[in-house]
Amino acid sequence: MDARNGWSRVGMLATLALAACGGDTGENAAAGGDDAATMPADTQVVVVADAGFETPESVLHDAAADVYLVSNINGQPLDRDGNGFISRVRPDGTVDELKWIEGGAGGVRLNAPKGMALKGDTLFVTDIDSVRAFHRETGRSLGARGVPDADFLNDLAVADDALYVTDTGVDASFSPTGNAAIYRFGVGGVETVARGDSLASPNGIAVEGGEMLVAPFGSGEVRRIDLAEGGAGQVVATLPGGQLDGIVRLADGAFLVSSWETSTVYRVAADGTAEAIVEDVPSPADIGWDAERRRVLIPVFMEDRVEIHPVR
Ligand SMILES: [Ca+2]
Ligand SMILES: [Ca+2]
Repeated sequence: MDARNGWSRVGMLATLALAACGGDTGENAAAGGDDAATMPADTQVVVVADAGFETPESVLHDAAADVYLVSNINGQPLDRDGNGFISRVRPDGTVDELKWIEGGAGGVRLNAPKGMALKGDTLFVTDIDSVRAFHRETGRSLGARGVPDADFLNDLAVADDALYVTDTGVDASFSPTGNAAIYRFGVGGVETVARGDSLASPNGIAVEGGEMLVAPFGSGEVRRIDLAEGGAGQVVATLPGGQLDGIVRLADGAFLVSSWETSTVYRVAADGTAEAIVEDVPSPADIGWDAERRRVLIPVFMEDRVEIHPVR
């Protein structure tokens, strides 16, 4: 089957789903508020270990289903071994389904899944040089799209009318290939927003309000890039550690970012001031955020577990 046809269908589905969601925002927000009011204060750290995770790279809260999705590379980040999988974990830390989406099962191709993003009922997942799409509720494959010249697609973020994807631009030994880039998938196809060594191996990405924040693996400097201008943008925060991976924005303008170098998750205020909020967590990869419970969701890449920490 022609992957492009599959992708077109996905794009249409995603667009329709997004349009359908537009009017519900207020209701969802109100419902979230009600739930939050009756929920006990969340002070417990939950560690999900020995659950069967294999090189977990990313955790994403599907707020509609209220589950945490965990992408598992299962092997080396660039190996086309067909064995990647995505787990569903309940907020209490119990595993709902370890291999909810599994390479080789039900016609699914999945090698080394990394970043994830939801747009309506479509789950997008990066996989080396492709972005794959699945149905949020059923996990059914909805198609894929390859990115020409991509080396190491990593994180994803959605905006109103587009999907943004980082290519860390490194090889299997994490040496830069010169292909570091940020791509935009829109109605008109794939465009390059930014490219080059100045991006310092872009890893995590968060998009909101006409701009994106990018956490590079090759430095400790978080960059802000204007969506309309593109380019390498400006440094908005210099952290005590580098090898940055996941980044999530909070409602107050602050953001959280993880550093492999210092085994720490930082909270960075809008003025760029960084504070360590979770320490001694080795290889903290693409963190997620449960906004309702105010928890950061940390995949511990090298140790096959997920840690869930409350954030004040
Ligand atoms: Ca794999
Ligand atoms: Ca990542």
